[in-house]
Amino acid sequence: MKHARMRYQERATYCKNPLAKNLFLLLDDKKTNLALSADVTTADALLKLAEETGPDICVFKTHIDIIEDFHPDLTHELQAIAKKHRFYLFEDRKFADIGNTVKHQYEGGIYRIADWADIINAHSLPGPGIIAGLAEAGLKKQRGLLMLAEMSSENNLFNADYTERTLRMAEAHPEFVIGYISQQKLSNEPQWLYMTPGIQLTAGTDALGQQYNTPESAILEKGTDIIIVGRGIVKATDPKTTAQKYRAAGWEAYEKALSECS
Ligand code: S5P
Repeated sequence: MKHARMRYQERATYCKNPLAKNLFLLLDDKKTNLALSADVTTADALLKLAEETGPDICVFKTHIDIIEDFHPDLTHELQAIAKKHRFYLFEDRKFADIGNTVKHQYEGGIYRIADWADIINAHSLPGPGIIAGLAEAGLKKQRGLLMLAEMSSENNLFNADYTERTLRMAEAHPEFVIGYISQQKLSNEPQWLYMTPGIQLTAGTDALGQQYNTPESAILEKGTDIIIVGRGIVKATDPKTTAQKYRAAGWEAYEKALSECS
């Protein structure tokens, strides 16, 4: 199925959240719609990946709580690399509690996520209080939130009604919500950003229910904006060269989508 396609930079003009606007602009400027999912377990490995892949990515996604030797300097170092290579930091924390609790989890504890992560994500399951709680901590720091509208794993409990209600919740907070983690484009409003995990160069599955589609399937056929790639790059013998391959595949799919709609 084809989707009418607008350039990322034009989409930026519709955003109410400054970070979303800058991210859309960065995509066209840097010519990459690749997000790296840096699922490694040591600080050194995380920093090495950020340095190596930095020139080819728009977003560096972390699971900061899987780092065995976490220390607060790590996030400062990550921020410096992000600034040098021009990418955004996304902590994939998938918040899922009441507003008051998620606010503490976002701002406080050991990780102080709000201090360094440009982007975070959350489940809509607890209701709109989760967005309000996160916004209290994130808005003043010009952060952005992605809502989980769909997941890539097989037999998950998401359904069309849940996804639809997630959209309604997000639409009530356009100043803080920048878009969705989803497998497809979900709305005709151009301001929403779609980031899609479960991507490898060949479609397939892993042993624990992860389902993979190709960059072309996500960007061209399903109309999403950014591909999130983890093991496809991280476990490759040469992550830097492999990131360049994914970058090329994601960008080619975007250019093809634009040309098919012009
Ligand atoms: O639906 C989802 C949402 C997310 S954020 N499915 C996912 O796989 N993710 C995350 O994307 C997951 O937590 C992991 O960090 C990454 C996918 O990694 P890969 O190694 O399977 O590419």
